[in-house]
Amino acid sequence: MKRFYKGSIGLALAAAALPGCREKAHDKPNILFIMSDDHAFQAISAYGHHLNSTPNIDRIAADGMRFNKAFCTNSISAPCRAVVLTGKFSHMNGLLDNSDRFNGAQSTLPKLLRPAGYQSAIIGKWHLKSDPVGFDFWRILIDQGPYYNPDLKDSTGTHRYEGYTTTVIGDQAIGWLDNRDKNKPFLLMVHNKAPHRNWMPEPKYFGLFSKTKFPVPENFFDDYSNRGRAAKEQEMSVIKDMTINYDLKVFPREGDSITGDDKAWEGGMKRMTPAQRTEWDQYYKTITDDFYSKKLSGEALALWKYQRYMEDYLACIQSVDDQVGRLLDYLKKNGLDKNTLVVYCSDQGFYLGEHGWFDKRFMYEESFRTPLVMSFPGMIKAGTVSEALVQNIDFAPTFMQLAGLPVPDSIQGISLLSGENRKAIYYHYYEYPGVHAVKRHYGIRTDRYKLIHFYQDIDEWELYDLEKDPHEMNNLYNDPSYTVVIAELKSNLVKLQKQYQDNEALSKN
Ligand code: SGN
Ligand code: CA
Repeated sequence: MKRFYKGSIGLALAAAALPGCREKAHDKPNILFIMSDDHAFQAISAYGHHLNSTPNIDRIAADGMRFNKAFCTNSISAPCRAVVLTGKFSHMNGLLDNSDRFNGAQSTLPKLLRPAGYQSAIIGKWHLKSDPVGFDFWRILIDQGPYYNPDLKDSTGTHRYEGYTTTVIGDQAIGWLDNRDKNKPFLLMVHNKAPHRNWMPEPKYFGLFSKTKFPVPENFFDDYSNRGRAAKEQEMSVIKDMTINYDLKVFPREGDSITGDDKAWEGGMKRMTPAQRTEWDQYYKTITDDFYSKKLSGEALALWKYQRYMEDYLACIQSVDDQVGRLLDYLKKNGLDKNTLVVYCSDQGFYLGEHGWFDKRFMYEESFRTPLVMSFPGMIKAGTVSEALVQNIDFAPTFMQLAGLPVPDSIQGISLLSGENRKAIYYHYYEYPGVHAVKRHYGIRTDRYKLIHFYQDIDEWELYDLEKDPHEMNNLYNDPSYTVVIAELKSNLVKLQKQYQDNEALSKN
């Protein structure tokens, strides 16, 4: 199965690689890479889940390709960002979890593309602790950044920008495009904060979904039977761990004892201007009054939480989609649309109530898989769909090949333009003990099966037959009829660990 349409991209690249076709640096394709934070593929209408409508992200899919099997390698933010920048797994780029600091001295996309004459910029969420290195321009959120009136840091210092953060990031991206050196091709990385927790929408989208009744995932009340301890002991349950005040914006009443994550309930609101705060209070006061009047408990409370979660999460995505539209319109208006590869993706996937969860981290499908759509007129046939197993290690080599550069052996991804296909992909997650208590694990996924090893404080293996059990409800590891399948998967797991040099994991098999 080809990654891009029918080898046409291969031909286009071959032609472009001929001497004479590349004399002018600015003939090289531009790259607009838009990555959101925690955007589930279930929440993009091009993926056909009917939860919401994302017309602008859908435009990229309609003009180009939708990837149905795009995955990350380690499902949390900072590691995903380091993987995108380096084209290497976490154990090779040194950033294993969100507490690590990125070593900016290593080879990264902006440095790798420079020999081909690219200028590069990153705007928005960065999350790697050290300042960006190698970019011609950077203007980044501090850590996670807030939803309103963000501080953005650049090489001159940190400044406050008034407005809704998703819009501010869009403004900054357009501003950079306008002021860039127009004689050079560009790599522009636009990294949204949204729709990361705690899902604070833009005022114009307050109430957008208040009348929508969202279908509850069939495994929302999952009891984790037929699964191991990792699924049972996580702390990312909508019912148990999602908070009423902080996550779901119900104002606490006087005298309420506020505990756990709810202590942060007012944090993001403190940054608001008085006018923003008035609008916010007005909208969420109605929700607050409604909530207390209902006196919900048990299943009714669980279902109310799910609906409330979806309303705010999806409203945040509406603003992201608007900004994608603005950027696409800018490219078109300025004659850049024909020569720009546009990528939209998320750092990782997210649970929208599947297994009863929010958050990510697990190698189970909803958090392992990411949305990915790409357009590049003339090279990618409009409206195509890829079922190839691709990963975020593949961006760096893809962009290098697009720029006409050789891909160094040290890069572990495969260019999406190469036409090469993997039979299996590898995953390794490290952040434990940590927030949401997802245990350390690594594993292998093929088109049909997934084998996971949870380790550190436990030693448990899980096997899923994705054809028969797409929602991963039934661990088959101890089913004797899968002995041969398991042996083959283990052998291929070892091969991948050797190929990717994950020696630590090799010693844990
Ligand atoms: C914060 C969130 C967590 C989330 C991590 C990592 N809590 O700690 O829910 O898992 O970020 O997210 S919050 O109370 O601060 O919202 S990541 O996408 O950056 O990896
Ligand atoms: Ca994230």
